[in-house]
Amino acid sequence: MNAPDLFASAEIVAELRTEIIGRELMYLPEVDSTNTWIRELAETGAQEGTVAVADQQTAGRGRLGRRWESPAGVNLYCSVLLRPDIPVQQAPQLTFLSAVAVSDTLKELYGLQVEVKWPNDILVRGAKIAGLLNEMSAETERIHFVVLGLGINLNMNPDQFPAGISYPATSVALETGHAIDRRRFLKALLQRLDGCYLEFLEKGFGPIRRRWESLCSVMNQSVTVNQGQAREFAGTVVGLDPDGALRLQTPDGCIERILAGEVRVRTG
Ligand code: BT5
Repeated sequence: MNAPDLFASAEIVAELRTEIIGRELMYLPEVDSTNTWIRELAETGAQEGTVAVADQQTAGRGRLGRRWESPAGVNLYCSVLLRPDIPVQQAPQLTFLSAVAVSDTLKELYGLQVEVKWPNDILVRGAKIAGLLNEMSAETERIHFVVLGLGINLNMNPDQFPAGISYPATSVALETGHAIDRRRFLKALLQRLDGCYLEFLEKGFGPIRRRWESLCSVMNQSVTVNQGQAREFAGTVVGLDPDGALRLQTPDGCIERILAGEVRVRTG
């Protein structure tokens, strides 16, 4: 599992059957953050589909300045550069696209019962197995590029999970009981992402939205959404909007669009 050339890029590229994603792939034994690395390449004109994979991140990032624990030798830390010709407000669609691609890969390879949690988590048995951090560079109207950041816990052990974690965590190895071949997972994931992205470019958000909704365990459930400072909504989840907002039907029949907040199933 610790072979330094585990992700030997030339071999993987040669074996990939993708049109856009991974035609250019670089393996980094150690990097601060693959998202930062890809962003810098994007700014100097790197081609769409360029992928960076790291064995270890020294400053792996989550959302809102949070940290993504990224020890060496166990997981997948990966960023993908996209340059979609879509309006800026539709960029969040790519987060749902990456959630569907990661979930499909986990199901296909390991038969895991995967759930997506709005907006960017992937869970198995209620514990976080993967996180997504998509970042964008844009003007008012136009997207320059989007970086899809994917962190998937493949062989992580419980003693490697960060202390004081805000949510229970797991890894594929813990769920399946056997060691995971990171290279095989990477190839399958890039293949899936490519398929989802081609479908998205051709047919728009509809097919991805429907698949995400079918993976979302809180669909049609009564939930509360906590937005801090005593702002809390209650309602039933009825789907996603094209800009990534979660649609909540409130008890008075109105649709509330949730753009941020913690969604929890209502008990009692
Ligand atoms: C995320 O943030 O879930 C996005 C994670 C994205 C990581 C990838 S790795 C490749 C690329 N390069 C980067 O620098 N980032 C991306 P968020 O929803 O904010 O969750 C962060 C929270 O999850 C932390 O505050 C911890 O509580 C918890 N956490 C940290 N590391 C974890 C891990 N490996 N597994 C499960 N939970 C973790």
